[in-house]
Amino acid sequence: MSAAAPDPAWLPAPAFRALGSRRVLVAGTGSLADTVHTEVAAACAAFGGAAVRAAEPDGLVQGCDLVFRVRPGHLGELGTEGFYLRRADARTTVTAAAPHGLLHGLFHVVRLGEAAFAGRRPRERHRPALAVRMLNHWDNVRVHPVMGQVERGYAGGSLFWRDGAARGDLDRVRAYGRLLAASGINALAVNNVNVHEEEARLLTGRLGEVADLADALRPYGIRTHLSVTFAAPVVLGGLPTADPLDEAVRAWWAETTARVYAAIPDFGGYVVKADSEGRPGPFAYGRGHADGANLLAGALAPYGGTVHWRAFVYDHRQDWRDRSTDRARAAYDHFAPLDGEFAGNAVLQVKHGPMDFQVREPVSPLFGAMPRTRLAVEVQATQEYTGQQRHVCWLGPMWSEVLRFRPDGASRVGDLADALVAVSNAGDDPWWTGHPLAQANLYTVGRLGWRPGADPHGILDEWIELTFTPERTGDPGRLRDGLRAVLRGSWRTYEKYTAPLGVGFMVQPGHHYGPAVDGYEYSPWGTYHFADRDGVGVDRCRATGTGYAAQYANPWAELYESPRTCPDELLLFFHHVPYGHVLHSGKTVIQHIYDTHFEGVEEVEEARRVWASLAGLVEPGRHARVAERYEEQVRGAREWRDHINSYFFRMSGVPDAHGRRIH
Ligand code: BDP
Repeated sequence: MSAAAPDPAWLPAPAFRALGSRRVLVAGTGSLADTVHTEVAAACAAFGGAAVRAAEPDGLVQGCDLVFRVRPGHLGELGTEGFYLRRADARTTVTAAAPHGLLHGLFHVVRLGEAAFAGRRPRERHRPALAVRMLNHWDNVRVHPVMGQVERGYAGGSLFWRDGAARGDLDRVRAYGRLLAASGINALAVNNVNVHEEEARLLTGRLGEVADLADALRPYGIRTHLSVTFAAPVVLGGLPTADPLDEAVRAWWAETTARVYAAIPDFGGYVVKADSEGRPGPFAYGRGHADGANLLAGALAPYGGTVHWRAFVYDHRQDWRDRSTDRARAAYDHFAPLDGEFAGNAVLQVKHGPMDFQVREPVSPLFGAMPRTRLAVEVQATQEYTGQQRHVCWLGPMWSEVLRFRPDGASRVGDLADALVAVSNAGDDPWWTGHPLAQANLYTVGRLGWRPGADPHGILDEWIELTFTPERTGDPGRLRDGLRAVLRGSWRTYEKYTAPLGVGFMVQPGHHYGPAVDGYEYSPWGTYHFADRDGVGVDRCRATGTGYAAQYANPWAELYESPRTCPDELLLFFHHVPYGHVLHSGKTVIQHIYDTHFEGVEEVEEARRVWASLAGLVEPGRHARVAERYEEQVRGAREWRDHINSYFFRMSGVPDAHGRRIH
C-alpha cells in the first residue's frame, strides 16, 4: 500500500494485514474491479497471501478465504454501490451488483480486520443511504491575492492545481482518491465555488486539465464535478446575456456540456454559487433560482449529470439597524417558495445551518420545507470557524446531530436529503489536513454520508484503528483511550471557549481566526450579537423579533419561540436576554459564559497533556506536529477566554461568582 499512500493517513499498510495474509479471489471486469485487485495484490505481496484474478469466480472459489464477485441480478437490492457480506464454510464472500460495490466491500473487509475471517456471518446488506457523498474543494487554479491557493484552506496548497495549472504529477491525487473511497466519498468538485475569471475557463478551453483529474479519481469510483460561473455564456461564450430563458444561452450551455461529456463521459455535473456574495446569477435578468438551476439541469440531463445549486443566498450589504433583514432568514425566504419548481436532476445544496458554519447553529429550516426538491446537506470540513486546523475540533457529533434532526418531528434530515457535501479540509500538506487529527473530520464525512444515523463515536473508532493501527503498538488500550479522550469532546470544548450559547461569529473579520467580539458587530455582513449593558443575543422569535423561528414546523417553531423552552445551547441565537436570565442548567447566562470559558481552556490544557503522554505510541513526526499545534490551541483558547470574559464582565458589571480573575 505504501506506493499508493505516501503520507501518513488512514489505510497505512498494517491496516491490510488480515486481508493480505489470505488467499483472495477478485472476480469481475472493468476498472473498479481492477482497482480492487490491485489493492488485494499489494496487500498479499506485503503479508504473504495470494491474489487470484478472474472474470468469473466459477471453479476458483475453492481454497479461497475471501471472494469478491459481481452478481448483476442483485442491482435492485444493492444498487451500484452496495454489497452483501457473508461468511460460511470458512470463506468470506463479498457480492456486489457492480464493481463499485466490490470496492466498498474491500474497504469494509479492511475495517473489520481479523473479524472478517472469524466464525460464521449471516448475509449482511450494506448500501449507502445517500446516493451522493461529495467533497467541494474551494481550490483556486491560480493563487488568489486575498484567499490564496485554497480559499479557507488550512492544509497547504491545492492537491489539484499549482502555479495556475493542473499538477502534472497526479500520484497524490490518486492517493487522495483512494483515501476518499475508503471513507465512502463518491464525488468531488475540483475548483472553488467562487469561480474567478481564469478558473471559469476550466469549463471550456481548459477542460483537458479537468479530464486529467477525472482520470486520476475514476479508478476509485469518484466522479468529478466542476464549479461554474452563471455568467459563463457571457464571459466565455461572448454572448450579450446569461439570461436563463434566452434561447442562445440555452444552446450555449447545451453545446458546452456536450463537449464536457465528450471529454469526461462520467462527469458528475456542475456546482453553482449564484447571486451570493457578489457572484453573478439569474436575479440580474429578473429570473429566479429555479430558472437558473433548471437551465443547467437541462443541459446536463441527457448525460445523467446533476446540478448542485447552492442555497447560500443572502444580502451581504445589510444595515444592522434593520433587523427585519435578518440573514438567518434568507435561504428559506429565497428558496422555500420554489419547492416543486426544480428539475429532477437539480439538487439544492443547503448549508447545515442558516448562517455560515458556526460552531453552533440550529439546523436549517429549509430541510423541512422542501419536500418536492432534492436536497444536499452542506457541511464544512475545512475548519474556517472552528479553529482552522490549528485547534482540534472533531465535528462528527455536530454533523450527526444535524443528520438526525427531525424537521417535522418525524423524518430525519439524513432521510430527507439525497446528498451530503463537505467543503474539503485537505491540501498538499504532508499530513493532508495540516493538523493530523483533522483527518478524522474528512473520514467522518464519508462514513456519515454512507450511514447518516451511524454513531459518530463508532466512526471515530474506525478512523483510529485504520490510522494508528493500535494493535501494532506497545500499548493499544492506552493509545485508543488517549485518542478518544482528545477527540470525542473536542467540538464541545471548542464551543466552550468561543462564542457562547449559539450567538456565533465574534471572530476576527476577514480571516476568521481568533476572537474579536465586535469584529462584525457594525458591519453589513449581518452577523450580530447585540450585546449591551443589559443583555445579549438576537431576538429571532415571531412575536417580537425577526420571525426566523416561525420558519420551522412544530414542534420546533414553538420550542424556539420562547426563551423558557429554547435549548440552552441555542438561546442567544433565538433570543436577546438579560445577563441574569437563568438557563435550564440553573446558571445565569453571565455565569455560564464565565464558567464555560474557564472550563474550555482547562479541557484544552488536559488534552495537550494526554497527547504528550502518547509519545512513543505515535509515529514521531506526527506526534510532534500535533504537539506543536496544541501549543497554539492552548494559547488561542486562553486568548478567547480572556477576550470574551473581560468583554462581558465590562459590559455587564457582574462579577464572577467564583471570584476568578477576569482580565
Ligand atoms: C463563507 C466563506 C467564504 C465562502 C462562502 C461560501 O467565508 O469564503 O465563499 O462561505 O460558502 O463561509 O460560498
